[in-house]
Amino acid sequence: MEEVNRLLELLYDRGERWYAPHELAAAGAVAPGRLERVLELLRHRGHSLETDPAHGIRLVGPMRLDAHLIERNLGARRVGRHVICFDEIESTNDVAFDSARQADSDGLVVLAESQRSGRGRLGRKWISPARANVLLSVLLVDSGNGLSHEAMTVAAGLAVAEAVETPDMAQPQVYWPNDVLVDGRKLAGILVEMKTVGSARAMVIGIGLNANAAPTDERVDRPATCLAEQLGCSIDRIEVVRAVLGRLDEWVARVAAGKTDLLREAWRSRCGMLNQRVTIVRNRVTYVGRALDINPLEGLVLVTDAGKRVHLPAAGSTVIHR
Ligand code: BT5
Repeated sequence: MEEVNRLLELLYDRGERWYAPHELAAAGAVAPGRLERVLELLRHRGHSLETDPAHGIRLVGPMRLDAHLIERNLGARRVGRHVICFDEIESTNDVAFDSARQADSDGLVVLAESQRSGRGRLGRKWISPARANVLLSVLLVDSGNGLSHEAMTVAAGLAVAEAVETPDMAQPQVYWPNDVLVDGRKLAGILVEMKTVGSARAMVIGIGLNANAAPTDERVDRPATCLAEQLGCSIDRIEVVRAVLGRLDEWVARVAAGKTDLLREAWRSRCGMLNQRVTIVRNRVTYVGRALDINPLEGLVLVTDAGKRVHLPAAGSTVIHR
């Protein structure tokens, strides 16, 4: 496996450019006589390769997700210590929960090229064509150290917004409770779920992020966008995943250390709905008023039109868009 990973690293770092036969020999990545077998194993792993006697070998995009390339030098303290990639599964959140009983599963990242039952909140669906986007879940096995549903929903949205931010597109905004928007269009959604597994509390942070494809307007309740549309080029999902995991690792560490004031500040600096008039439905009750603040433990602070100050937890709350 080491040979396969080594060759993959060399080819991936070249982008789509050729790796010449003499370079390959000089790099010593593959033992003499083993190249055909190693290429076969890479193809079996889902990678498309082109070979040419004169030019050598190259990877042909779009790149498949690959656990080794994602984990490589990630420097994960917690989020991304182990990564697994599937071709097609029901939901990455379910697989992450199923792994909670296994030893040392804290920080596990589950990725899929497609989901048969990708879900959003409150019974809604998450739609994504195969091999285009990021469908990711992070498992945190918490032995009671303060990672609340509320705080982690906001933290995951911030992690995504920070990871994809570039001067080449409008600043990604975090809309409470769980959307990341660019230019008023939904780029990503977060689904945090919790279960008791054995004696531990397992939290799964699910992230759906449109990298190369977004659903058309008829299929969604608000306009969607993807990074490729915003940036005008196809997106390497491996880079995006690594950036998201890096930011999420940082936010998980901050929240676990009780630094929720940082969360509040970061949210306030990129929340498109702050001081806006919003309509929120929670448990069939409609609240209309001005979004004043966020409390990372209690939720959105809203001043209703009647002048009453209410806290609305993320779980069960939906912002109504008009
Ligand atoms: C969310 O729910 O935004 C959370 C979505 C989380 C999806 C990830 S994918 C990996 C992990 N595994 C899972 O099974 N789920 C998580 P919500 O706020 O309820 O938004 C859902 C609504 O967004 C749908 O009703 C659609 O209108 C819209 N929608 C669906 N797919 C979309 C997409 N790809 N881009 C933008 N909007 C979408």
